[in-house]
Formats: sequence, C-alpha cells, structure tokens
Amino acid sequence: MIQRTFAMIKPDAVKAGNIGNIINIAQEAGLKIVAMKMMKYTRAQAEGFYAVHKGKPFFEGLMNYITEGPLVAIIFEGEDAISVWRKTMGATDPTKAEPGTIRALYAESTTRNSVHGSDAVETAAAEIAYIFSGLSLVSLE
Ligand code: 3AN
Repeated sequence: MIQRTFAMIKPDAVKAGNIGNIINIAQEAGLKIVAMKMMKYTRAQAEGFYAVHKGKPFFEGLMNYITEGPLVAIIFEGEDAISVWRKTMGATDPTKAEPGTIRALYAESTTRNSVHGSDAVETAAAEIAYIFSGLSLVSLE
C-alpha cells in the first residue's frame, strides 16, 4: 500500500552535517519527498509533538534535545513508507540498531538518535497534520 510517513532529521544530525547523507539513504530505500522544511521547535510545540511521552523519565532530556537547534521535517511517500522508513532508521537505541541503518551510522545515544519516523498510520496522519499545512504538500503524480 502506498503510504505517507512523517520524518524528522533531528538537531544532532543537522548539526553534524548529515542532512544530505540521510536523505540519500531514504531515497535509496525508495522513499519520495512530498514535503520538506527546516524548522525549530519552541518548547510548547515540542511538548505537543511528544505529548505521549510526557511524564516519562527521559522527557526533559528529550525536550532539551529536540529544541536545541534546527531540524528538518519531511513527509515521505512510498510503498509501505511507514515500516520502510522505520527499518531504514534502525532501532531507537543505536547500540541495537542494525548495521547500515541511519541510527547505527549517526546516532549518538537513545535520546540523541538523529531521526524520527511515525510508528503507525494514525500517528503518521496526526504528525503530518501537526507540522504541515495541506498547502505545502506536493502531488507526485
Ligand atoms: P522512536 O523515535 O524510535 O519511535 P519513541 O517514539 O519511543 O522512539 O521515542 C521518541 C524519542 O524519545 C526517541 N526518538 C528518543 O529521542 C527519546 N527516547 C525514547 N525512549 C527513550 C529512552 N528510553 N531513553 C532516552 N530517550 C528516549
């Protein structure tokens, strides 16, 4: 099934100069870019995005990290885009990520793990709507 997923190239990866490398890996996995923008979260915006993690022990660290600098927000489209992008990213904990995955290559730690990807159809739709207006999506037809 052709799906869309929401992705972020997070502040550590932007700072390290890995935007191009990560987009290249995504494109080699067959993912097409439908929308893309550079942005920087305010604390309130980041809390909204990661609302499901509020109260968890790593939440404050996650907030500090995700607001520390610019990131790239992307909508990818492709066959099974949600699972394809998650496989391309690798496990949340980079020490458990498969060799060759983005997190195995670039992530610094479980918090500073370079990329985000939606985990289900519903979260993809919600995350896309949270970050992008319908007007910024390009039709690939
Ligand atoms: P993923 O990004 O692999 O979908 P989630 O959604 O469970 O992982 O977590 C969102 C973000 O919260 C992670 N990308 C990571 O930055 C941070 N995070 C999740 N679990 C932990 C943890 N156990 N320790 C530290 N940071 C975490």
